[in-house]
Amino acid sequence: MRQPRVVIIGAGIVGTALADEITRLGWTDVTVTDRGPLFRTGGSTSHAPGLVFQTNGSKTMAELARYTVEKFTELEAFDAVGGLEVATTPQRWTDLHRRYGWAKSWGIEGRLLDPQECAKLHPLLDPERILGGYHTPTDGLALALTAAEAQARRATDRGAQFLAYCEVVEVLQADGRVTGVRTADGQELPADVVVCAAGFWGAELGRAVGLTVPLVPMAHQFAKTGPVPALDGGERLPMLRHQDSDLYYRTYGDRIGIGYYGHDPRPIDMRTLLRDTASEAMPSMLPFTPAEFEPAWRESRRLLPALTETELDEGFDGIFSFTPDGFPILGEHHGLSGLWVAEAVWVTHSAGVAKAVAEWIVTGAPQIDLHECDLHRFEQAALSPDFIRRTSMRAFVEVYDIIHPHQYRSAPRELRTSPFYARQRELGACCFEGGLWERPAWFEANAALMDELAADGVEFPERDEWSGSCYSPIAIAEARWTRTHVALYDMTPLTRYEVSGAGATAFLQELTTNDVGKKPGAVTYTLLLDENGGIRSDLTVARLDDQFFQVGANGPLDLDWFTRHLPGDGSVTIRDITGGTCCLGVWGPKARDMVQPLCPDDLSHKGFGYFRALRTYLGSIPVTMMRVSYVGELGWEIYTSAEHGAALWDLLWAAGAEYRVVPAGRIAFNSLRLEKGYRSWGTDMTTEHTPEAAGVGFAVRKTKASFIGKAALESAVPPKNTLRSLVLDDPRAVVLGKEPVTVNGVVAGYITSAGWSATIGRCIAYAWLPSETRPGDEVHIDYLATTFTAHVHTEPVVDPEMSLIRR
Ligand code: FAD
Ligand code: THG
Repeated sequence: MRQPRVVIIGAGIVGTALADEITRLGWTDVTVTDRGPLFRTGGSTSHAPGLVFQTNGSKTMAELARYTVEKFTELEAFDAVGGLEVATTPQRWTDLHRRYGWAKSWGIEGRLLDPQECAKLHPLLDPERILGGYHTPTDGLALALTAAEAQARRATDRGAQFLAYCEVVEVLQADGRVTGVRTADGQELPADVVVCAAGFWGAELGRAVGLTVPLVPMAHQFAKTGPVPALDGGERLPMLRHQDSDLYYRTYGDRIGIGYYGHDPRPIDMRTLLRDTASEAMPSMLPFTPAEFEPAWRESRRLLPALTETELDEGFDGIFSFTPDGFPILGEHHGLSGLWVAEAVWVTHSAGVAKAVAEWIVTGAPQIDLHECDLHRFEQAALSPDFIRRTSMRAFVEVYDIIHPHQYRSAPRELRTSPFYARQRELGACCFEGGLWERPAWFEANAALMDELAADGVEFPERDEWSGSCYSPIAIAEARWTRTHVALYDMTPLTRYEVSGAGATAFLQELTTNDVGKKPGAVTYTLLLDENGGIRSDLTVARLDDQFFQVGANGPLDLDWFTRHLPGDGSVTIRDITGGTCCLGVWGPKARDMVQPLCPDDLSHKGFGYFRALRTYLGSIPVTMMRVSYVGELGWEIYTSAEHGAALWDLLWAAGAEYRVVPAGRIAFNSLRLEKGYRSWGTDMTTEHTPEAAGVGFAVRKTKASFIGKAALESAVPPKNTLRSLVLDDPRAVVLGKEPVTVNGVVAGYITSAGWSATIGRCIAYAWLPSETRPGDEVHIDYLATTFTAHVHTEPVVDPEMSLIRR
């Protein structure tokens, strides 16, 4: 069979790395085109100062950076001068502890230093100005052009070719597949796979093939000083970050290069940029704007007093891509197969990205979890030009800001609100944003309940400033009340699809791990796996009729996966019904007493069993009820169309008065599901984990003839790491996620998610730990500047007999 022909658009650091990684996997018919010369093409890579800091809140991003460092080192295109981040405020100093924690969690070398130690490493620093620093000795400077050339050379040796001055003006296609590209000089290059690695040109290229690539080219200031007398040019000073003032530094011999993010975000209009600079050698370089740099220069001379002995020598405003959430954009266009994008990638992550995307293209799935970077992660409203522009500008402003894990974007907001929203506002809902939905985190109206419970002796422990922000102890009252009485949870944001048609059962059986072909009325918890047997999602599949299913999913990536696998014969239809419907979870021991009087059908345990679905009425409202509970209590998810939403709320609210029903929010929801051992996809488990390792092996029906990922599971070796439940010893201790966990003094894993349990009066946390850890084992968790002791617990921590749910 002929090898697939690959065309890569763009010979920057990403395009060259891709050519290397794709040819390394054996596809050698690769052509890389660039509109500019090779390899100083005029793209962002041409003048990238090349600072590589690997520490990142995202494990994936840290791993992409780690691989890049390893590869560039091998290519002799990396100078490991180390990185030093300094704090000038107490908040930053605390945050550097958190970053150090991430480094330990993801396996990056690092340490915290006092001001004197910082000044020893970087003698230009004024130790009086700083509170301390975080040092990463394996970070350093990438020689981006050297790395690009070296990777291109390796690709060329395997048969790839590189074409300079060869601008792609059109992507050619037939029958929904790419067939090649046309270049400005009229050539056609045939291809089975086209990868856009066009950097900040990416959005324009995407638009031409009906694909929204949500990135915004933005100008960023970079300047160089003249010679600094205090430097003799021979020093290898570490790179420096002064995030409190949006600044970073590196040395060039006896000069200092200064990068600045403090100016107002400057999105670039590509139409005028291309017109103005199309013929210039450096379209990504705009003239320096010195007035905007003034605060940076002033602050730099304070932090590094030796700079008062020199002046600024040169500078430019360089263009590169920003995205709404700061992550790259990777994946295959869903409307045009064979068209891939790998854009908005920093030099820092470039080789790692190229390796993962090459695996994805050649083998069907990357080894590493890329869901945070997936092209299809965005909700539709997030693909509007307005949203992309506003959020990407915000991402520029926040590049170095300290962002709390539960801090949600402040704008745009209220883009998606459930039909219950007005009622929730009246009850003092404090909303977080998720999937663009307003999601109540807790309700101020429950403050009185908290006082009542406190009077009864329920504890509401004080929190430290960090874990206490974006939080209210009211959530404890809501969680507690759910276990003792009954509460209403807005489940509207839960993504759901209708899957129907003659081929629906076979389709869902092939895509998911469990047997979803049971008789109508059954609900099944099941998994989507990728070709490697890694978990792509976990779902509930309700068979409502012979050829009609309702699927409860995790977000846009699931719809992408489903539609990608639809049979071509039209025998299966899939429809996203999330926005047109709404859902209330009514859960708690009193749920049945409260709802039964409204319903003509028998809601007893015998009449309506656990994990069953029923289409019925509550009052005059047509509903679909599912006896499913992510909080692990008696009750139902109750679905109706959006038009009936407000009426459903009012009906349940009135019926619940007698049982003192309360509204409850996401913090309570999260704490209750942790008690029950339920996983949250994307946080606790991803494609990097097999069902067995993640503790959801029970959702795999091994006897099923076939499903995606089955073969990989059959040849899988026992997992090295397993997801465990931990319980923290100290009732006042809470962690938030991503903290390192040590066993016998050695970092052995990391926390995924955590929440304070009202039932046991302790914090429950999940952690990936070596499989040999056992219930009862003692572990330690580093949280900011403290260490907490915890013990591995059996699962689930609460109600292992399932008596709460099955009553
Ligand atoms: P590019 O290097 O821009 O390559 C894209 C290529 O596509 C270009 O060569 C272009 O000519 C070509 N192209 C576009 N359209 C077409 C077409 N239609 N046909 C053919 N070819 C086409 N990153 C870090 O990791 N660390 C840093 O310290 C750092 N500092 C930075 C400082 C500045 C001032 C700037 C501007 C960027 C910085 N970056 C940094 C970001 C980094 O430089 C970029 O993210 C990275 O270089 C992007 O690489 P790329 O290959 O995707 O894009
Ligand atoms: N409700 C519905 N769909 C969903 C979720 C939901 N889909 C996405 C996500 N949440 C899926 N996650 C879970 C996790 C656990 C359970 C349900 C959905 C659950 N598990 C039980 C257990 O593990 O004991 C039952 C499993 C079984 O009987 O097979 O309830 O919240 N609609």
